[in-house]
Amino acid sequence: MNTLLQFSVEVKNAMQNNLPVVALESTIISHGMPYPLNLEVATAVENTVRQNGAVPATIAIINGQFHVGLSEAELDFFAQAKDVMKCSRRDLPYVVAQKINGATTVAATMIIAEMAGIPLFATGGIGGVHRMAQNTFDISADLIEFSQTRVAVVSAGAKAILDLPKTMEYLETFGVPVIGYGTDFFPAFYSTCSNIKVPMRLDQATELAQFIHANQQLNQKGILIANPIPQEFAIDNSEIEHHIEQALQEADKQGVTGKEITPFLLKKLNELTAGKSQIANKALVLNNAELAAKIAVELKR
Ligand code: PSU
Ligand code: MN
Repeated sequence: MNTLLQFSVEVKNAMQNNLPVVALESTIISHGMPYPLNLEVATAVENTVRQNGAVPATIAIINGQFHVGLSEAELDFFAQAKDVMKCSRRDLPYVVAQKINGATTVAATMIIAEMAGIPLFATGGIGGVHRMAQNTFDISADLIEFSQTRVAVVSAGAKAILDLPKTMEYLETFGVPVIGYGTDFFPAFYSTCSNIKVPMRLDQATELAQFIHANQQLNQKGILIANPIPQEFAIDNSEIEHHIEQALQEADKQGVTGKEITPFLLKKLNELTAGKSQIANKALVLNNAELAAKIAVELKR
């Protein structure tokens, strides 16, 4: 057993008894949503996973140890702490060596989930190729992670703060399967679909489990399962686009770069939509947790 890993009692029991487990990330808690909504969502996501027959394993780094499954007090800590480092792949050796706390992005959560033996992970949206990437070279390390680490990630596509066509091209270049769950078009986080076709579509959790199994047989790596936001919570693209442009201009004016960009844009968008985007955000994360739990259950059959 890797000595960096610390399992909660609930997750340890599940792993020992071969029960379905779903990994969850912590950057969405520490850097993706304001307190107390973040805590409310983190708790609701865990409960949704349980209600659908699987065990939630929220992943975060405490004193340089990789925690797989957090207590209520630990969830509360990551929801309120102001100085938690946002950790992607390259940050992991630093937080381990310095024995400090870290919130894990999609990339870092995939790495730790794979180390822990958890093949499924639910989140809101993944990082992607940023708009103007042809000038800034800003491409999230999340995308490359899918070509290195074997975890299937359920997300509502990627946020429209990104360049979605370039994001899809990048995933194709790196050989990452992108599966539309019940859709022919890539979901755009707040809206159910973009105008970009997904390369493949599956309509049943059983089929997704079979896909994951085939992927393992072929010794291939990450899979992106794109699950559209439920229609009743969706926000029209035209309604949110001008807020996105304003947030991007603000980031440019303030010279925000690197890993600060995504949290900055998420915060600005939440402000500009006066809470509307948050309701959508919560709904889509819960929806992803439900699907991931159902696939995890099917995988154990
Ligand atoms: N997109 C969201 N909400 C989030 C994130 C992305 O809609 O909270 C977080 C995820 O943790 C993702 C990270 O892995 O931002 C990507 O950051 P970057 O673009 O710096 O790689
Ligand atoms: Mn970036």
